[in-house]
Amino acid sequence: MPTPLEKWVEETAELTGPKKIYFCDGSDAEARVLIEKGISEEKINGKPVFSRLNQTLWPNSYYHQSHPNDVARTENLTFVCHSHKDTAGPNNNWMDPAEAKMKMTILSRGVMRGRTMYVMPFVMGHPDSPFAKFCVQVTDSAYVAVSMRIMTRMGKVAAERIGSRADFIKGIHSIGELDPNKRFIMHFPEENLIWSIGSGYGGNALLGKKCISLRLASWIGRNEGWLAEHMIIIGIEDPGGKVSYVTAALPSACGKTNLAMLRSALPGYKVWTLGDDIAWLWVDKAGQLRAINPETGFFGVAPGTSPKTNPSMLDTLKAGSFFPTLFTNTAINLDNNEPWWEDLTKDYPAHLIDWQGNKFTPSPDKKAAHANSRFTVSIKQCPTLAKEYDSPQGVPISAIILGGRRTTLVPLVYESFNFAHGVFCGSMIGSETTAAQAGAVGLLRRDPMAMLPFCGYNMGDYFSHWLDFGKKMVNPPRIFFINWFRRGENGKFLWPGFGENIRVLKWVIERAQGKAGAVETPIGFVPDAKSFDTSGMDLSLENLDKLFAVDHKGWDAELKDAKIFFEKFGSHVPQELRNELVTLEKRLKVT
Ligand code: SAT
Ligand code: MN
Repeated sequence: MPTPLEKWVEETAELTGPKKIYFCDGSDAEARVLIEKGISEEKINGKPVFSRLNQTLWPNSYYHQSHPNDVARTENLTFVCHSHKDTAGPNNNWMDPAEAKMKMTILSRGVMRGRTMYVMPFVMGHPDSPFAKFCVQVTDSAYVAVSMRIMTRMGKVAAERIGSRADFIKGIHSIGELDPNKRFIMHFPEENLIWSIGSGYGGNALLGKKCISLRLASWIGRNEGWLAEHMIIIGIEDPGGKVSYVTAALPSACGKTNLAMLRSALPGYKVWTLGDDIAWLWVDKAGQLRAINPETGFFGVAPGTSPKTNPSMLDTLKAGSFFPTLFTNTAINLDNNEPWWEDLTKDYPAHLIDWQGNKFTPSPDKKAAHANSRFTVSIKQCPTLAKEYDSPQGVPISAIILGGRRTTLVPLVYESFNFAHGVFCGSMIGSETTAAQAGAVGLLRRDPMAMLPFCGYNMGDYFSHWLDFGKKMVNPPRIFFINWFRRGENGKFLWPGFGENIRVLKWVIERAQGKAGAVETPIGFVPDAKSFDTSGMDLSLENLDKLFAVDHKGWDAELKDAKIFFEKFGSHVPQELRNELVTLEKRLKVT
């Protein structure tokens, strides 16, 4: 008797018509074979899937170039197909599940012809965690198969647990014709199924990542009483050796990975890394908030990663292990066959080809690496990996940080008055768009909890779920808000960022411990001058004032915009948030 997994694979193969089916075991030897296949056999857009990089300088590293139309998540082609449109909410594109299935069935017929179908059982989360999600993805891309092994616990470990069970999450992926008109990333939450065609890009094709661990998991979490969030998890060690764990949400390409691996500018402080993109959070029996990272790797933005901004990441990328490291759409320094991107070195290398393989001559309006070029690397290579990273019980969380990218208005850091107020502030966060999603860059949009593109159901209901979740905790953590990107009138950043961000984290953990002081403003608490550590730093008092300034008129306008956003969700917006809105409006008028 075939197992449900075997039966499903057989049915999927019948539809998609691959020339070969290969069951991945997740071994080291297998990854090598897949890379070799990608170098010598498989092609994408007429080019080999992988090429070998300098193995002395970048051990076990390989280069991948994607189709030029396939370089970022395509939110306009991403659908969440609940049976009722209202369940998906205005934050998601929606299609009737039967219609969507029909569409995908037609598009999938024979789509893997001539290709190998890789079958990848994998677990999101530690297999022994009560939150572990057992999944199987099929794909016809060796790049995706190699990436999935880096990013998830893939292979035997998952296959053994799935055994003859039928309740695994299913993912069907094919690169198809890489035609945007035939590209869809479809979610079927009621069937635990993801179906993605026409893209090989990370967020569209590594289905364990945004599709399962956020869109599907957020829906499962809503029904089961936990949260799936777009958050890093870090431990902050103080000079006394005490480690406090926090989670932080920022939209894609706003510095989450750098924050997760921050090298402290303050002596005695150290940041330990548990995750750089996704956190699953729950309340334990004692009423304590805990978090795990369901992933096992980093899929990070390359440009801007440098010895100054993230030295630990460069060490990670060069560490070499039995996990390969992949570089996608970076430039190549031809002299020694190294990956290169803007800011990696101060000067351009003499002989460079751009992310599309063309000879590159530096000019102010051209970039050699694509703005969303990426690396894929195992978290195990990270020199700051926290020892609890692999614990099925996760870590206790003392503070939640939320943020966005704002040129104006939002202070460097502030703290909400209480959990419900924090949920309100989180629900109205605005952030300027980045290259991580296709479309214009720098446009302000509401991006609550950095989850706008990833919440797998109606965001109004998501806000209610956050509020209910807060009520389960004995001592809900304080919620903080950060903005590294505020600029002065001269257009220059007011805050140096990177290693100096430890000063913000220090204030956050000291507030959580009830130690640091603050000033009350209409939007929340900002640090008082005594409590914010600027020792050894070259920051003018004027800039410090500007960083924490609360512009009442500006916030009033912000509130008006947030109201328009809330109105989209109509009756789904919880009354508690509506009350917070009125209260903030009053506070802004009085003061
Ligand atoms: O593009 S991905 O979703 O893979 C990564 C990100 O944008 O956070
Ligand atoms: Mn992300």
